[in-house]
Amino acid sequence: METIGTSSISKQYVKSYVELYNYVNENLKKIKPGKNESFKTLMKRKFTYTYQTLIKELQQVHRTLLDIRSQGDFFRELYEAYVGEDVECSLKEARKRVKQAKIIYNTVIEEFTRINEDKGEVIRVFKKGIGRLLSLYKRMNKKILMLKEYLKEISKMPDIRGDYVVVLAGLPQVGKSTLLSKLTSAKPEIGTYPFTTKTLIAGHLIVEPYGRIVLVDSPGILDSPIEEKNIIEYKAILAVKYLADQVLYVFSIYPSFYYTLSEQLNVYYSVRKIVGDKPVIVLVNKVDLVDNVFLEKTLSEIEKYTNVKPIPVSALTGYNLDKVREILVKRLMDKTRRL
Ligand SMILES: Nc1nc2c(ncn2[C@@H]2O[C@H](COP(=O)(O)OP(=O)(O)OP(=O)(O)O)[C@@H](O)[C@H]2O)c(=O)[nH]1
Ligand SMILES: [Mg+2]
Repeated sequence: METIGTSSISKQYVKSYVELYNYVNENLKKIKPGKNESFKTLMKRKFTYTYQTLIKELQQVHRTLLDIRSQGDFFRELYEAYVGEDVECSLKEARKRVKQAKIIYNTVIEEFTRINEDKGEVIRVFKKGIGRLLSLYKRMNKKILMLKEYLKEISKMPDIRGDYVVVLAGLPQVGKSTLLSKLTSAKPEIGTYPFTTKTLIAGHLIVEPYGRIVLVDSPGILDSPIEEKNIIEYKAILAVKYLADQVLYVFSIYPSFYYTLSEQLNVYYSVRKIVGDKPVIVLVNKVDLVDNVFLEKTLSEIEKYTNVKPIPVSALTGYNLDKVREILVKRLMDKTRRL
């Protein structure tokens, strides 16, 4: 299983086009003419500085992408979801831009050599050259901005290293975060609107002497096709796909709830597909809101469609949470025994 929390990616920093542009401009101002240096030589030096700075930045982008590539599928797929292309493609582009910059550099240096010391001519060659160089970066800017968003997101991700990783999944508002807050000492945000949780949140259950269960709260997943998933839902999907040893799938059925049983079953099926053969525990939360007849009917319907006996719980009153905790501890013990 992959783990997150050790990632060096979040320490990487890349400049946007505007940042690079301002940085170059500031530093160009600091380059002063040397003793007896001609105007042309000075401008050539400034041009070379710009070229070197651009190359350094492209190399930094490349290094960051290599880092992402080396961190496993969770990070790679999340990158794809943010930037809209795979890391391999972006790496190729960064290398292509380096080559293009080299060609531009050589052409402009040749042009400098060809022209005389005429100031207007020197400025024209310099400006045109700088424009061509920086436009290489400008063309990548949309992706760079998304890469920056991605890096920001990674830096907010919790430490998901443990002996047994359990991901809480389900539609929005079923009570995943409340369950996390009751099963562990984590203090996630709990709200009355969908997507209160926007990223992965971790809580820990230390089970002496067996180890540590990491319970991961994830954003809600809607009943919609995978190509329509928003980036927030995607984090939940990737957590289920790559980080989980086990999934706690949470249903919540009561008359005034926005999401129907059939929508929740659809999401359950898609989660099931993603988790492969990892175990899934089915919880039916908020049972404090329904009467017994309604509850029994719901439980048997869910069992019929999932082939799993659901556990009725209430995160609010704590009903059956001990049972859930016991099952998780047992699973952790089984896993550590197998190792
Ligand atoms: N009555 C009752 N309300 C609950 C229970 N569990 C959660 N709630 C309420 O349901 C609402 C949603 O709870 P959350 O824990 O934020 O739900 P979530 O699944 O994390 O929601 P998202 O982050 O939007 O996906 C909150 O108003 C909770 O107080 C429960 O067992 N009983
Ligand atoms: Mg939540």
